Amino acid sequence: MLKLYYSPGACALASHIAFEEAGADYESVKIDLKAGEQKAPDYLAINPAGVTPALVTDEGVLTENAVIMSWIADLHPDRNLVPADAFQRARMDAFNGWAAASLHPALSRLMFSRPPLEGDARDAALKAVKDKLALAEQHLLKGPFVMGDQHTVADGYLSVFTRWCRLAGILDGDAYPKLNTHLDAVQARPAVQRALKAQGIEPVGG
Ligand SMILES: N[C@@H](CCC(=O)N[C@@H](CS)C(=O)NCC(=O)O)C(=O)O
Repeated sequence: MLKLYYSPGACALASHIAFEEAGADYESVKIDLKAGEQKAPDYLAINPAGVTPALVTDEGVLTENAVIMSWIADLHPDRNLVPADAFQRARMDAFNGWAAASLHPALSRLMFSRPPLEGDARDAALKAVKDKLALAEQHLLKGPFVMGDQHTVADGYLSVFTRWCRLAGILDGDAYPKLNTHLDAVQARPAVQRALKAQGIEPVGG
């Protein structure tokens, strides 16, 4: 049985959504990041990087949302969670790479720096986040889904970060209408609602 380690509302929600969209057979295990469970020896034995998600499979452990989502999508081709065309698949991978390497770190710096950022440092971090949201709004999110008409695993991934932004009050409806519409559409999906419920969290209204 596949075992997905997650923390409620954190980035592993993207993998959790992909598992529900795929109709995969799996179990989920909660890791309390605030309590530091990700740095406990038992968890470090699974993922020495000390972060969630981690996916335990019969073949070994997988980490990184982008990889876990791709793998589960490939195991359930009937669900069409990745583009069939190789070039479009590469484009989706590029989006997920950007989300992992650019959007996520910018949001983490703004929202989770300890001690919290203040003054000029916070202003700069907020500007960096807004620039990335603008890039997604104007260029990366084709609409209605990230890849255009096809819903893919990239949509659940983007929604995790726009959900954080909405919770933080920075997903401005005038500045980011497409991102807001996208988040609403993703949160309305039954699979997403199952993943949120499994994590004990709620959709976030605009
Ligand atoms: N690029 C990684 C990022 C993983 C990551 O940073 N996870 C965060 C939660 S969003 C975490 O577990 N942080 C705990 C810590 O840094 O102690 C992925 O997508 O899987």
